[in-house]
Amino acid sequence: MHENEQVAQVPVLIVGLDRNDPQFVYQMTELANLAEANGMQVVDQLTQKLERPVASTYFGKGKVEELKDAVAYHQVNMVVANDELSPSQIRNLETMTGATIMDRTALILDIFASRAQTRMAKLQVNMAQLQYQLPRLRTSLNIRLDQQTGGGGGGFTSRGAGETKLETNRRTIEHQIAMIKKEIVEIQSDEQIRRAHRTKQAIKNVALVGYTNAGKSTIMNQLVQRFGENESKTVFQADMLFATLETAVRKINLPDNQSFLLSDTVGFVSKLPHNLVAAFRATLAEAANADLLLQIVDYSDEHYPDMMATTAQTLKEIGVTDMPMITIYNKADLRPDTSYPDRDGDTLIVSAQDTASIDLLVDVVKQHVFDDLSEATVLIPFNQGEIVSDLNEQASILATEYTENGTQLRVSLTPLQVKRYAEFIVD
Ligand SMILES: Nc1nc2c(ncn2[C@@H]2O[C@H](COP(=O)(O)OP(=O)(O)OP(=O)(O)O)[C@@H](O)[C@H]2O)c(=O)[nH]1
Ligand SMILES: [Mg+2]
Repeated sequence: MHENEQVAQVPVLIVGLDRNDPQFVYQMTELANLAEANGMQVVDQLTQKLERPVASTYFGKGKVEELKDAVAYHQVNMVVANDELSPSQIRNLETMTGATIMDRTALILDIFASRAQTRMAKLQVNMAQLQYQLPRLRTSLNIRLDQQTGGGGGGFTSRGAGETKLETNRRTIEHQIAMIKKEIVEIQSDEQIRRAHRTKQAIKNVALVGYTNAGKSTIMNQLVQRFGENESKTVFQADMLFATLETAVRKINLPDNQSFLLSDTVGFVSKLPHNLVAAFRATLAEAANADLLLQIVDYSDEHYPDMMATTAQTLKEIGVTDMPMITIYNKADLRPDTSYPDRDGDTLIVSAQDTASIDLLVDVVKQHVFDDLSEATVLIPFNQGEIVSDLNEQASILATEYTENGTQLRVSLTPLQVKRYAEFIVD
């Protein structure tokens, strides 16, 4: 599936608890995909039906034995768990199986860390990583102490030194988190200024959302290439999980002088770690501030209903509810017997590679975004030139004519603009 990621493959076992969640089977598939995206190769999986994890060891006693045998049989050094584990669960399982235990959260954080490109994305991921490490410090410290003392573990003296070091480590990490927060706030305030500016411009915001690898960036690029201000301002698109980690905003100018801003954001996955959601909340605010959401769905993946459920859940988590949304079933070209483009109300079936699909998509977006616009003719006296420039920036100008009484514009206005410029409207 991810043939473009040719990292040396580390063999791993994946494990999970089946708590009668209808999404469980899918989550294990997803976990295997995530592992693969992180340069691992899944050689086997072990699952156990349990209401809730065993506090000390996650799995029940017998299953831990089975896991130990599987680790030896497959000769793997790493086991990846489908849930976020407590520090003691990790420690105990490591002791009992002899393998390194990585939980789902650490795995996702690892992938995000390897994908992060911009300063902001790096800071956000780094903060989530440090927050994940903080309660787990003792574990990593123990490992380091064991290494220093030749694996024997310490007597009283080294433990005492360890406690002090633990405190120092904790303080260092807390300090790092504080510094990162500060820098994030600085970058964000710049972004907020930009966003506020856009809102003032009364230009509509449309945001692409959906499961990772659904085709959001590809659709963005199709629109940028055809209607963007600068067709080379495309974004990174690739067949991999979490190709996009930062929001990109592009202005789309449709032929009849109607423009909107389109934003592309980080893709979703189930059980996205809370630290990460929190760290990316500002990035995801782009979606929260939109006038319209375009949910992109990979229609060629048999698990697409689960992916849609995950998207709905994540949107709820970041506080995006009751937002007008168009659902776009993408990659229809990969499905046999599916005709596209096709439309049923606010639901589309498309292929991002197909021009007619993009045309249909643009039509539907237009209907949503510009349906409350009305055309008017305004006459602006020459001594009020600033209003002409305001309109040029904020509204779609359909025609301009210079008469002896001033500049006469044919414009497309929002209801608010109709009110604001009422005194200049002549027709
Ligand atoms: N065949 C086919 N491939 C598509 C289509 N749309 C996107 N793809 C491919 O799907 C892969 C993922 O596309 P992206 O646009 O990067 O997906 P994304 O939703 O932005 O993913 P993230 O940024 O990881 O959340 C790329 O290899 C695209 O070329 C489509 O309609 N048909
Ligand atoms: Mg993307």
